[in-house]
Amino acid sequence: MTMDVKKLSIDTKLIHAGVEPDLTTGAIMTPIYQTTTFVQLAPHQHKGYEYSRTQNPTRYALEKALAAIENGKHATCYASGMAACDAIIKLLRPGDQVVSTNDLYGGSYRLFTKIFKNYGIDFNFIGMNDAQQIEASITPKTKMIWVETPTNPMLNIIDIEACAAIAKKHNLILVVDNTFGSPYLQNPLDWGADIVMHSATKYLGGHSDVVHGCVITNSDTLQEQLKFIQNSCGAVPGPQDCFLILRGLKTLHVRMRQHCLNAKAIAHWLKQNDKVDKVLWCGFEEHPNHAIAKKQMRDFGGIISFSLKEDTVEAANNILSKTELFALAESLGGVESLCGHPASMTHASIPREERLAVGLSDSLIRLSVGIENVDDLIADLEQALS
Ligand code: P1T
Repeated sequence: MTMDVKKLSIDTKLIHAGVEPDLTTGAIMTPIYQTTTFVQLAPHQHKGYEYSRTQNPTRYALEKALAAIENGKHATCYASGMAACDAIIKLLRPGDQVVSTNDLYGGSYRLFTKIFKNYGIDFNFIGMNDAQQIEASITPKTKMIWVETPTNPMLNIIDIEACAAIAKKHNLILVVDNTFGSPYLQNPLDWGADIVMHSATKYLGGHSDVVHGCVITNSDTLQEQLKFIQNSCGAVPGPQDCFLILRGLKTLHVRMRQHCLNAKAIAHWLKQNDKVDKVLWCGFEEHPNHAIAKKQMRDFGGIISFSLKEDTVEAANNILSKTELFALAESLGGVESLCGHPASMTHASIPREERLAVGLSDSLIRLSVGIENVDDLIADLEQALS
């Protein structure tokens, strides 16, 4: 393509970035290069591909597309979102410290505290609503700030620009887990983040049929290190999985618009239900971080969490076992609606006192609002809550 991809709107980038018609056949979709190796004419004389852990054409097309839609220069892909987190933390050394959001995906918390702590990397989990508190927690050992926004499952919004200013001042790497936002709703690199990561399993894939992760950066130095880690540790995705994410990207904008519309209607409906206590959704004007959400996001997302007036696991289970369109399952971001109980499912690895301290109560229910007809979704919640 001769057009400057950077100048295209996100809708167009999602469909065209990274994908060129196949040189040998003209195929409009990048083929699934299901091959382990590539024949060389003489040692080191090849067409840019040697071995599929190191380079694969389907993965390359996806990496180019992901870099373009996050307004970044480079991307690397991994076998899962957790493998992407793992690669990022491997940029650090024993003795280094990460200041991290205290409300984050349970699997990220488990990776940090149960794996990397054993390798001498220290994690300080803090509330990030107040930028001054972030700055106050930085020590000479701090090398990275880890932000998840919106957070999983409390849907707090963290000011990426404010974090970037602190990171720059103290020469730290700012990482943003953009899984809940998706590149359609926010582009953390534009606000000064050094690295943005996704569990592409969620909105990027969008169809609940592939586990995948990716990391995007503008920094040549970080990219060189990440590529080295990707190739050395080998947690690469297969070509078919890359193809599925490439296909998912093409409808991300259309899906996200519907996810956001449906979530808005459901958040307002939940708010007036007499069994519901708090509804967490950053589109409400009274949400404590609404102004930041308006600043850094294009819309308010497709995830809603809510707690019950009867704050017990049993009360939550009672509702979760009655929904029919909202399937009770881990994960989020697919076209179909899901519901889950973070305390016993996605966030079970976080000790109860720690999750209660951030407001993750026993009755908290998380909804991943799909793109079905919203009246049908509300009818399902109505029968489950009645
Ligand atoms: O599942 P995986 O692709 O490995 O991604 C891990 C991950 C990383 N970051 C965030 C914010 C996530 O939400 C996840 C995965 N989350 C779920 C499976 C879930 O149901 O919350």
